[in-house]
Amino acid sequence: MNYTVIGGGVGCARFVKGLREHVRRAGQGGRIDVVVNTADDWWVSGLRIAPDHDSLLYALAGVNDAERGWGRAGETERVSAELAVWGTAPDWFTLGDLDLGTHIARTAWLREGLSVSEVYRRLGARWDLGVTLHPATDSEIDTHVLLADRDPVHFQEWWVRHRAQLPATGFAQRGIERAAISPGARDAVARADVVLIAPSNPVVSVGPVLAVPGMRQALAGTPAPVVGVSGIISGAVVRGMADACLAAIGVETSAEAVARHYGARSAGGLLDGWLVDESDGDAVAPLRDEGIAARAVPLWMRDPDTSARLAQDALELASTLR
Ligand code: FO1
Repeated sequence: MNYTVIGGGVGCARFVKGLREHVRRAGQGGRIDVVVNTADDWWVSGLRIAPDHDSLLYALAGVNDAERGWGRAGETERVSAELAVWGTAPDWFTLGDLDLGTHIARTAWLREGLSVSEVYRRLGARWDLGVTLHPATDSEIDTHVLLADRDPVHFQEWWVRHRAQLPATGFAQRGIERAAISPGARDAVARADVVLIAPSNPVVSVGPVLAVPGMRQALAGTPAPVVGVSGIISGAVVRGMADACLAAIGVETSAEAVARHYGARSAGGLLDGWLVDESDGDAVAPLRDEGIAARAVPLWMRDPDTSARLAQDALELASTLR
């Protein structure tokens, strides 16, 4: 079986770890590819930061700071303090010393002319991830946040400096019209026996992946069922500030509204199936009427067992949709 996951960041990392654990326990082998959002990426002090990728890389490698959800475990911040003094990095953006090692290596390889895909391959080769990470595109597409009363700011400034508190009117990925789907992402969708939309931020992690020219066509054209997992439980985000992002695009923060936002594949949208939490069971019937096979299951991923169980639930729903 070939499993292809779409997403990025902490929710995706937990879900992919659960899928990896489920596949291992099932003992039938199988290949897991992740098509990762790159629109969070940012230039700081001349270094290319890639949060949605690095959260996945570090979590799958088991070297992540699980508390913070980003960066490496056991970090020190000596260099970051110096960068703030020199003024080449904002004092509100912390770059750990080990994390800086990743950014320096990535930037060195990019400056040698390597593609983002090749950089992902080299970074991932250091650990036995059991999963292959692909950028949605090798082109640079940075999300900028459109604001009501001032010029747009890069997503990281809005998210970290302003904690998503500045009223946003939209999100734009600079360069997206020139971007092309990466070869690895295209192949991952083409070979998939099932496509899983991770419980990532629908607007700034999943959205930019879907916006890459060619991606929606690839997903619409695959014979594999497409099943998503809600990152919203009982009207609240599990983690992060997706509610601020959803509000900015006029989507209610609910499991049902996000599924409608993605749309039913039978109606030209993305989804064949959608998992909601047991507490959102009332979303199941309305979504089924929309052509999205919804199912209510426990969505909280608290440990390897609950994460593996969630992945299994998603695969079981997918198996009814072939
Ligand atoms: N998030 C913060 O809230 N504060 C930080 O100082 C911060 C630094 C940082 C450095 C590297 C990295 O990969 C991620 C970092 N993040 C930080 C998280 C990041 O801004 C967001 O979690 C993602 O972009 C959201 O998907």
